[in-house]
Amino acid sequence: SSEEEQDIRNYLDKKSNNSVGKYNSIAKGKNLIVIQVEALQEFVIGLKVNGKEVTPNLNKLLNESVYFENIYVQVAGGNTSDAEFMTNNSLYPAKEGTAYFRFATNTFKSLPMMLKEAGYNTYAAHAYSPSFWNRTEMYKALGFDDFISQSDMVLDEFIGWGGWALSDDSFYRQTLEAIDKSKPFYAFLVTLSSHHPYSYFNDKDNFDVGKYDKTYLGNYLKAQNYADAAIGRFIEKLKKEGLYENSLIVIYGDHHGLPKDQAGDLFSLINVSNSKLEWAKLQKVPLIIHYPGLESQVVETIGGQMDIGPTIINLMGLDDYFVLGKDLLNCDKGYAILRNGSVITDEFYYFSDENKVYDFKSGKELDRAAYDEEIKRYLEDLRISDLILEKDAFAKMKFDR
Ligand code: GP9
Repeated sequence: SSEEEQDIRNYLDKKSNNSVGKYNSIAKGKNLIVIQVEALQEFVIGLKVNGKEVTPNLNKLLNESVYFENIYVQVAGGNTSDAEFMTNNSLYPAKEGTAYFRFATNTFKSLPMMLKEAGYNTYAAHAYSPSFWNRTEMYKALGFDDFISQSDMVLDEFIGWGGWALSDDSFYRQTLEAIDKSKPFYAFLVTLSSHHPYSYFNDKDNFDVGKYDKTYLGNYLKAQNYADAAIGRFIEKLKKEGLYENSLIVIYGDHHGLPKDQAGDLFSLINVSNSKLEWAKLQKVPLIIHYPGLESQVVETIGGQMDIGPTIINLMGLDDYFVLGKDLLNCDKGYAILRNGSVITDEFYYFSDENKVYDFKSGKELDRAAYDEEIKRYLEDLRISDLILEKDAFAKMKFDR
């Protein structure tokens, strides 16, 4: 209805800050390399097991990057594909089902489209069957020039995911070879080796997990240690090819790697006592952004995967009008809204399933009514995002940009 269209327009008008913030355009015209790492959770960053770092390469990279340590997982029914969807559109996952299936014929205002318009070659790459998660169709809808999939790769090394998935090492190598570097490029790389159930690593000794040997958690740590080593080798290659200094590099995890039944082992490993709130607080992914002109720092702002795109958009000097997330380097207040209607701020955690609010730090229950207005305001994001998707608003509405 025209009323809904007006709601969308008002919302976008109010939200847009025309990218005038800190670090705006710092990486304009540079390559963009985004690595979405399978099942990488935040708690493994900096973690030592038996005195050894699980992710030494990422830890080293942090020293020369911006590290966002409070990025919550916002995926829903589309899991890995929802993380991809959020990064490239800054729209929420579908309310029901999976955006990649339900909305693959929609019109988008995506990151690859903006970069293509700026003269970039745009690539999505993932070493699995191209039809999985409807990627072939969705990558077309999102405007990627090329989808480099398993069908384009030589299956020459198998690591992880039951031992029949192409290794991250081979994936990075073959993808980098396939990219035309004569123009600036956007490479969106979705990894695979650290996919559950991690059993491939059961008898591998790439990382000593001590008493967690041959457990689900132990195998998870070995899988992330391998994923980290492959990233380290990829970065070395980027340096050799002169791409490291010339590219904005963004690395983050797509979703959780440990299901709830692993809570006991995980809490004992990280020495935290088990509770619903502490488990919820663990559902974070690391977000690392590297660019030579960007001073290294740790950002504590609470955010989510919805905010990855807007943060990139500011750094690359692109148009932020159509994003629903926020630029993590230029926001006054941190928050993350989950698809199930839960809301996280630095002050409170609102659990939609119980309709209760808890103090973020102490875990004490707070007066729900006192937060009513604020929570309603946050949840408006989900309503607008659903309207945009379900009405295909970017196809039907006229925008003067
Ligand atoms: C498959 C891979 C896994 O292509 O992306 O998706 P997931 O099962 O993690 O959602």
